[in-house]
Amino acid sequence: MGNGLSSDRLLPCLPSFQPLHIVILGLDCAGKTTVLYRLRFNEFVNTVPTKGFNSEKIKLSLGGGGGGGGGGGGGGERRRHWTTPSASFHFWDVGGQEKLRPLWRSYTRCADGLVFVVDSVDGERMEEAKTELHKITRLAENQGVPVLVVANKQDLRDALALAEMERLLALRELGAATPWHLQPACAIIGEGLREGVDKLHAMIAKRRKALRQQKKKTR
Ligand code: G3D
Ligand code: MG
Repeated sequence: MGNGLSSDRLLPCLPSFQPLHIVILGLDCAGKTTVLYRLRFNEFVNTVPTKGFNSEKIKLSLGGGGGGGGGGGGGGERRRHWTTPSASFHFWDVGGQEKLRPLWRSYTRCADGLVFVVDSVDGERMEEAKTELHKITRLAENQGVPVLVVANKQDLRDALALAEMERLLALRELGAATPWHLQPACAIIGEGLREGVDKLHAMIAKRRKALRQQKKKTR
């Protein structure tokens, strides 16, 4: 589910030598740190509330959907066929408590992409999540930066349906300039995360291509 930016053919278009700067945001307890360490180690890591930030550089294969972990080019990566496209990401997982949210802006300043993690069972705070998501994407420096919205904790019985989350988060009001994709996920087992990262990467590649073309035209 997203605003029409499916472009798997763009996967190999980004230079792989420079890691993409990705900021993971969302309310406290949404599962941001669990997402980060699931991508990094391909296993569940018990988390404690994040007071500042966690950051990890992770090389991930693209286009394969689920399965396989990051591991920064660890054993799993080495076993992959050499033609599998991959990309390097520098993920920043920033504390989501209310008093820490004013700091988000300093992390997103140079972001190539955002991951906004939402607790799918926390209906009471969906409005708050919506407000924070719209606030951060509206900032001038974040105009056009692609957003992967992770509908996390889909393993839980009371998880809201994807269409309902799209409505409650008012994703269609994010503005035409902001590419977004809503990805159902369960961070504790990793389900949906790699598919989400693939989508985010494709959106970033598409945006860069458009920016390059725009630059050429104005020369
Ligand atoms: P945060 O970094 O956004 O604050 P955390 O959130 O990653 O610390 O996760 C908060 C709690 O949610 C953790 O449980 C974590 O295990 C749980 N969690 C994260 N992702 C999922 C998921 O997909 N499904 C379920 N069921 N739980 C998840 P605790 O018990 O440590 O508070
Ligand atoms: Mg955390």
